Amino acid sequence: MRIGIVCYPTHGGSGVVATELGSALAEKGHHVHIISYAIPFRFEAFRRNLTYHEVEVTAYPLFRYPPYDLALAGTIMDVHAQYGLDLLHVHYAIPHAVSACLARQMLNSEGRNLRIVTTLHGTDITVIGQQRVFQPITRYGIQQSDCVTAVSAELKQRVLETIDCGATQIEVIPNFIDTSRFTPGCCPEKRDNLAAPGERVVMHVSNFREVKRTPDVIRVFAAAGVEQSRLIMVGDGPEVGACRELARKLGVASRVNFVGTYDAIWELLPQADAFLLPSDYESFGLAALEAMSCGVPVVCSNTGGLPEVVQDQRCGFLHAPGDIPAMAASLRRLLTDDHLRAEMGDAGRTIAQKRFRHDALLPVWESCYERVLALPPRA
Ligand code: GMT
Repeated sequence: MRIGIVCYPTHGGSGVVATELGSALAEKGHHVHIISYAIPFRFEAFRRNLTYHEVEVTAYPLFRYPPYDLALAGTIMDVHAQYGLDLLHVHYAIPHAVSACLARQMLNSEGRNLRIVTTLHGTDITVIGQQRVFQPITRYGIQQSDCVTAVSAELKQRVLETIDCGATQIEVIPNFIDTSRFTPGCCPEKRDNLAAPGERVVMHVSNFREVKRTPDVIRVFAAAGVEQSRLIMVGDGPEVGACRELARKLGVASRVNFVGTYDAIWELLPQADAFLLPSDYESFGLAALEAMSCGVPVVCSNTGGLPEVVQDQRCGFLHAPGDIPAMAASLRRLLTDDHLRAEMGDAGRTIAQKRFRHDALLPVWESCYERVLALPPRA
């Protein structure tokens, strides 16, 4: 198949999922065209069957807000004209699904067609899709897609409850992981750069937005009170400054390292003894799955789609968002009980392999695409 994939390129789960799906499809022999405004950070250049196309947005004095949505629709048209796409898979509803509809309308007027698959990732529904101006547009993008998927059953339920999309069916296809890359024991030499011998390593990875509750990571680490431990904060975003300040205030600054963004995260995660994700909401929680695949137990919130990924008391502990004492007690248990930590780490690895392995979920995507291609064309 000739597949176009539209995504955001920045450090965010949807871009990671879209890029890794593109790479896996290309590996299987499909021709994949990734369309975005910059090279997605996990994109591997020079791979067979995988091509990147940049959306170029023209600056012009009249354009206070350069029209990215239109530039994207135009780029989709260009790629389609050159490579004859069978279908377009857009990740994140706004504006991608709507730009895809516009491109399809233009193609229809020339007697051509384009099938659209839209994957909803989370904040496109829970944040952007709830805004008055964006809700009807989100609904339109969903209703006009040939197939709509959500990354968890919980996200699907939210779409059904908050966005009235009539008879549109939403299929749940969970995110997947390459368990051969995210694997326990990888890159042991990295550990020496992260912590002193004998120190337990706690890790958090995110884009430090408010929804991640990153100051709670510091609070939980401080309240756990395990002296021989170090917190590694990976990523960058609006709340980094507040987290640094809080670490100083709580007297743990000397045991907290802010290491910034790090692309090859599969090299760092296996060095961790526990992973913290105390978010207000996660439609899925890809970061938790990445930790589990590396055999690292997780302490996280029991919110959104996280309980569909992290099994409470089996591969980690789930608590209400903001429940610092409970999260701290669970973290302390993990850091001080070697047997529990190993058992939960193994269980997380097993869950990742059994339920989220990329080579098991790839055929699910291929059959979704085949179903869409068999549908009658839609105007
Ligand atoms: O919120 C983010 O961190 C970015 C966002 C995205 O779309 O890039 O992530 C969402 O999609 C990820 C991949 O499906 C999920 O793992 C995250 O849970 C989800 N984030 C939220 O729902 C807040």
